[in-house]
Amino acid sequence: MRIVHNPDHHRHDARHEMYRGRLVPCHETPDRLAFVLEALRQRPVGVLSGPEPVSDAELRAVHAPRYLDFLAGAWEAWVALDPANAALDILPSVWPVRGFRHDVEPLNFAARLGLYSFDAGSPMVAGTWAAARAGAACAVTAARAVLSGEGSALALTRPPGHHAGPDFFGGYCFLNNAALAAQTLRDGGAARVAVLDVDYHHGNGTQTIFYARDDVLTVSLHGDPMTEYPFFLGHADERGEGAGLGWNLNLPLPRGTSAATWFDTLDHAAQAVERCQPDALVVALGVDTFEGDPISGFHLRSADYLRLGERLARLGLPTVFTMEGGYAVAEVGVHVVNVLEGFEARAR
Ligand code: OKP
Ligand code: ZN
Repeated sequence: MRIVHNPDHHRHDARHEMYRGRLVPCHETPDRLAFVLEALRQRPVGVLSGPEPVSDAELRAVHAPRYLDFLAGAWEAWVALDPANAALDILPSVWPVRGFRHDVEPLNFAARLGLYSFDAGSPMVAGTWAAARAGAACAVTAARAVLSGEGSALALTRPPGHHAGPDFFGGYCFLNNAALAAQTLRDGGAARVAVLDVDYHHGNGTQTIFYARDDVLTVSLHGDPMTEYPFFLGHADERGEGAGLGWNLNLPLPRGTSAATWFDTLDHAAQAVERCQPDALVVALGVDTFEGDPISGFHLRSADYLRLGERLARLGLPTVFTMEGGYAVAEVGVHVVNVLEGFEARAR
């Protein structure tokens, strides 16, 4: 297995997210990846490398140019408002909901920030763009490795990606690494690609990016959006639109779901992937399904991640993993490496 590590991830190191009326410390922190690297040092299940460069054209195959321009210039615009802003995280506070214009990009920075976001939990700092762009490069590099016959690869990166849409950020995500990997696989010759999202939270960004397409199947099992973030997408009746009808599958589960029920549901997801007969698989790998996760509500235990890896390997597909959530920070490394170890044991 090839493991593509983001050398710039630590540059995305924000202080606060808005939660219940106050700013609380970020859950999505650089030490998450440090724990994965440490677990990999103890159990070297793959070969580590850095990312190759990613082109603007590759990013634009998934994200809108004006959104990419906004992200690239956000920090400079923020500090231009007031030099004192250099000591503060960027957080949005106004959004264009139903009935507002989305086609006109305001000049005001706070307004542009709202136009391109959907929550106040995803702060940006000076290094966010560099970290996110290098992470996208990891995802594209991992997909290229699989196209070259590598069998499997992990984009070991943060910030995560699966909540980021064509032109919006949120849920700690800025560029959709899983979508970029899927698109790279498509452009490299895979006729059909499946994205299977096993993070606790619905992969709304990935769903939105591919919703009208019949070349990328999107499947997500996640906490029921009636009670769980991201709330406004991820229901079972969202099946795709136009040519993409039937190409999206959501498997929402109630908060409190047991590992047994979760694995039964994973079987349904895996069967949908098999029916699609894809040439390659992208797994949006969140390990926030762990019973000890501080912001999630499923009950997987550490050994269950070995079983998850084995189940994914049984699909027998060239596979790119992208690193998504997991906030029981000290356990994240063990869980990610368990998935990879289970996958490799079965794939070999
Ligand atoms: C990102 B990923 C919890 C606040 C939720 C956003 C969660 C983003 C999860 N009360 N904040 O899917 O792991
Ligand atoms: Zn999550």
